[in-house]
Amino acid sequence: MTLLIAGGTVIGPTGAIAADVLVDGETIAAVLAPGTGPSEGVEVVDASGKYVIPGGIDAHTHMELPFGGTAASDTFDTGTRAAAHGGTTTIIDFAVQRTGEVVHDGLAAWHAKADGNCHIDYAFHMILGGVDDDSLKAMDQLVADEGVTSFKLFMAYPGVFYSDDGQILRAMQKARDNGSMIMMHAENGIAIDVLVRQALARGETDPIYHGITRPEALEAEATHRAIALAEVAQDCPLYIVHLSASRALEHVAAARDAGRNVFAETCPQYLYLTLEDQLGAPGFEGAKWVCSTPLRSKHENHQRDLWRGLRSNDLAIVSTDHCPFCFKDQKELGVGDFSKIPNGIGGVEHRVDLVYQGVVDGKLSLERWVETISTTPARMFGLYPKKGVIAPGSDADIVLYDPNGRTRISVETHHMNMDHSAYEGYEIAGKVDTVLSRGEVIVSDGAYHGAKGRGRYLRRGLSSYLV
Ligand code: DUC
Ligand code: ZN
Ligand code: ZN
Repeated sequence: MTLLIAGGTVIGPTGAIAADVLVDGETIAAVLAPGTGPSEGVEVVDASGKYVIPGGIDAHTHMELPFGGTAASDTFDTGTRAAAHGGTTTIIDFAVQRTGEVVHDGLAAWHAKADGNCHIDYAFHMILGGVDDDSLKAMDQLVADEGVTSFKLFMAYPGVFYSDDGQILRAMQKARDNGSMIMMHAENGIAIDVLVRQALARGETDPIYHGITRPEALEAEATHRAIALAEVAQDCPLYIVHLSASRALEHVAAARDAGRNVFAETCPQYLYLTLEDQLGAPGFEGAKWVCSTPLRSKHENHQRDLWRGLRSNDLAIVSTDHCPFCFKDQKELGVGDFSKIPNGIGGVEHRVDLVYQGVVDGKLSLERWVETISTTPARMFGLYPKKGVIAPGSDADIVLYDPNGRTRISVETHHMNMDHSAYEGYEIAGKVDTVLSRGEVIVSDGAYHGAKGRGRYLRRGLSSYLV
């Protein structure tokens, strides 16, 4: 089918232009001066008054992740359907190698969960829960044969996903050799576990102590250590995930100023939510916002600094770290002991809107909106130019965004498999209007036209940001 998206304003990293977009089958055929497209044999999609942007790419999700004695509540079916409603047309989820498990078995398990269930295209990073000779060899194979070109390590969660500095260094040296990216959960988990035990011994059991026992200093320290280890590994490409705090950002900025291959993402929860207002909500309510890294204090300048980091590109990407758990029966596992609350916030449906609100609030340009939610994730993780740009030959993953629309976020209307919303009642001065995935209109006029199983696995190349 040939579609002409007519009358809109196409936004890319280089600016906004009035243009029509011709879609032939699954790909973009041409970007045309307004009114110069074919008038016959095409179905016209009216984009007047709308922004026409490349579909969102959420580079950090955890569908069905077994964690904290339970599993993330969105399946690949429910989670990718919710993502589509919110203008995200690609996710990169984290396949998991548990400690003692064969890496390829972990990857196969993730393919089994996703295959035939996704509504949008998807790719995988690999979590390495055990760095040893076998998993180092597997890294080469995943890069060469499986289209998995990034590996997440944890400086937190001793006994679960944790790697020590020697293991991290070895994985970084391997990544330096094969061109892949090391993604780091940068928190000092050994020190955090001491603080957690001490807090519980004092009877400090409420959700807010999750945040208090994971202080900014321990994110900054781990971020600095990861950057130092990557330097020793001859400037191995390093990507800090879910960066939440000013001092960690300063370390990233200093490394980038020194010309290092260091990148970072933040997430909407750190841009909008706080330790006091959400995690510190009365009673057990704050459990809804237990995630790691934790929400930070509103009495410091984290949110101001994170928005600045997004403007300056010290923060390259906004991902969600979508890891939803229902309040009932899941978050409730931690009643009386915050350390048993499963860590995670769901937000895959709201990222495009929440970052757009930054444009409305004067914190980000339209171009940076598109870069941070789509173009840069595509480039960072080897999906560009198939994804992340409106250009001839690229997949026709396109969102029509209505700057005159309004979105009210609520559990009553969201599509994620969660019994609450982390952003309940938030009003966005904009709205996802129409979503195309590979040329197919999957969301329009508030109705869903997509289908489970239409999403395809994407083999990724190496990052475009490395030479
Ligand atoms: N942080 C979370 O909040 N959830 C899943 C894993 C992680 O690192
Ligand atoms: Zn993490
Ligand atoms: Zn994560």
